[in-house]
Amino acid sequence: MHLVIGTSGHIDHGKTTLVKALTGVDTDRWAEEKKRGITIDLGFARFTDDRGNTLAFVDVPGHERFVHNMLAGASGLDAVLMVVAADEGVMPQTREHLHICDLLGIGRGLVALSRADLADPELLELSAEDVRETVQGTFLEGAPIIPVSAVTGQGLDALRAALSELVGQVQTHDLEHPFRFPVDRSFSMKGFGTVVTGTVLSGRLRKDEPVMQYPSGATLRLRGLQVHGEAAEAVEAGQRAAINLAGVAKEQIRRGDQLAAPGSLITSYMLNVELRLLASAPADLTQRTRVRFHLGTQEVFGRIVLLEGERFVPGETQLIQMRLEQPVSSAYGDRFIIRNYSPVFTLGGGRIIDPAPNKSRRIRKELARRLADLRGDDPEALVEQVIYLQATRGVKAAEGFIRTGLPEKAFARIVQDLSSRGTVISIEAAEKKVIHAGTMELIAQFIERTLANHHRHFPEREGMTRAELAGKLSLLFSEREVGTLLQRLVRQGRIAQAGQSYRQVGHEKSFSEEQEALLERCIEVIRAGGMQPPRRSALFEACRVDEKVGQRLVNLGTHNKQLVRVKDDLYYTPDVVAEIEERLRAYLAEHETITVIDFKDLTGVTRKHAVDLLEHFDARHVTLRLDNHRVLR
Ligand SMILES: Nc1nc2c(ncn2[C@@H]2O[C@H](COP(=O)(O)OP(=O)(O)O)[C@@H](O)[C@H]2O)c(=O)[nH]1
Ligand SMILES: [Mg+2]
Repeated sequence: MHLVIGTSGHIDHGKTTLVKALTGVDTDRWAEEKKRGITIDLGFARFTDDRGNTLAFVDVPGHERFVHNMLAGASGLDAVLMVVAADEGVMPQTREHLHICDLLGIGRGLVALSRADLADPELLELSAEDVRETVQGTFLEGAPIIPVSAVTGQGLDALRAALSELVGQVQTHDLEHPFRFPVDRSFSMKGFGTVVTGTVLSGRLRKDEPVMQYPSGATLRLRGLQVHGEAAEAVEAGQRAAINLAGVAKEQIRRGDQLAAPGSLITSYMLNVELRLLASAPADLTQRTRVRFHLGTQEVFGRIVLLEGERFVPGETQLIQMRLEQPVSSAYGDRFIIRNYSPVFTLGGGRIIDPAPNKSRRIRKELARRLADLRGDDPEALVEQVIYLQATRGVKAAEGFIRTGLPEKAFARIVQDLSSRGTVISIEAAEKKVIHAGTMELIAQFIERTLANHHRHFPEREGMTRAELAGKLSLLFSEREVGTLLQRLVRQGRIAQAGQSYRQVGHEKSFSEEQEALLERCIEVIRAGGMQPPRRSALFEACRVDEKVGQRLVNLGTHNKQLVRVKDDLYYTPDVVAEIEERLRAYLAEHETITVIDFKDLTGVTRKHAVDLLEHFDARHVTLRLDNHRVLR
């Protein structure tokens, strides 16, 4: 078993010294750290206990200016070793770190009362009491408080034993979810290239598997993996790992980036979250407050949008929206921390409940009410609401986990249940996705309105084709998806279908017998013209119709495929166009090219008809024009 333990506590309380006493490693690596005797950035060390468990430490800086580095190290910790100097007691960063670990949901740990050699028994007891009071109501309430001294060695064995006890409390690491690894360091090593380190949050990565860099979305190849300094075939949740990457410079990947299974995170500038504002926050949180948002090892600036009214007082938990200045890649349930922009201190933190909200205004109005289901623990309500909130965008099967945190199978089963009850609707086209019945209803109403409009404008037509309707919905759905929506409405009897055309139930094309007879007459006149039918005005004259009526007739004839529009003022019957095309193809099969004059000879039409026909065939991709001749396309 392996455990990753983070130190926490105020500066100079002995964290680094204690880690060194336990592991023999001085984690203050930088010259600057050694010179100033303070920890600036994260340090790493480990030891193996007498049961063979590996206990890895992430030593964090205590100074308030470096809390952002502490936060980067807090990602993926199994447990916390809170260090409080016995001779000083609880100090500001003792509290701040405690709050952060509490908000991040780390869940377990213990307290070392350090520098015990500097405190007499009375002071030691006072400090212990101070600690007990401070941790009340947090995850450390009731945790062991162990006096230790790195100088005399007092308590170190007890501390080691207590740490080993923690191992037993960590159930299993999260291997159910896809591989995820927030990068806390990136450097290049001679002969190896770029290496990144971090704590594996979930899943497993094998050496031959592809991995995606987030938020950039680049797919990276692995050169090698290391766990605790030794080459490994795979790394998995709960391990400190080093990953050697091929084809990426160390500047192209840095702290804050994540490596994860391809497609397992969503990237967005906007997040809907549940936020707990610490009781210690100095003031209400107001609309548009600029804050520092910390997710994993990443820090991004952003503003707060309140969703539940205008007041958010310290100690409360509310749903808010984060509008970030840079994109973050996340999934449902991710923990985050927010800190004040300036001066910098921790304000609160919480959980992401929508990693990429739909921006529709209609959805935004309902958000406060709808989001409530996303924070609860009813998975069915969660899935239904997640699908509802994505509106027409829908939720793809592959997104189930990212948006609900539920394993793929559990998500699929709930979708199945919801869909058998008609609460959600599956649209199967290129990729399977589901939309909510409420959204489907809005789409159905839109389609009905569109058809009603169409019937009003074109009473003589039977209805609209799938392609025409898809054109009206092209921003939301592919034509194939529209096809499945239409089929569903036809099955429900909400719209009617005849051949290629869809119409409102009860609509009958109102084309009078007289108009039908007139169209027949026009078609006759056109057919009688053979390869050279009359142009529009001559046609209307021959049919004895005025221009307005005549135009409606030929439009309808074209729509019904009884006529072909070759030019605005020139219509043919389809059989004649087909015959001309056949002749043209035969000619080109023998001669390779054709000029307007050749075409005139071939068909016996006027030059103007010849030009119009050839342009028609160009447009249909039958021919290709090259200067003044044409070839077969
Ligand atoms: N007397 C005594 N001094 C200690 C002990 N542990 C740490 N110190 C001193 O306390 C100071 C701060 O220690 P350090 O580990 O850097 O604290 P950190 O800022 O919490 O990492 C240093 O001068 C250490 O030598 C201890 O057990 N006894
Ligand atoms: Mg230190």
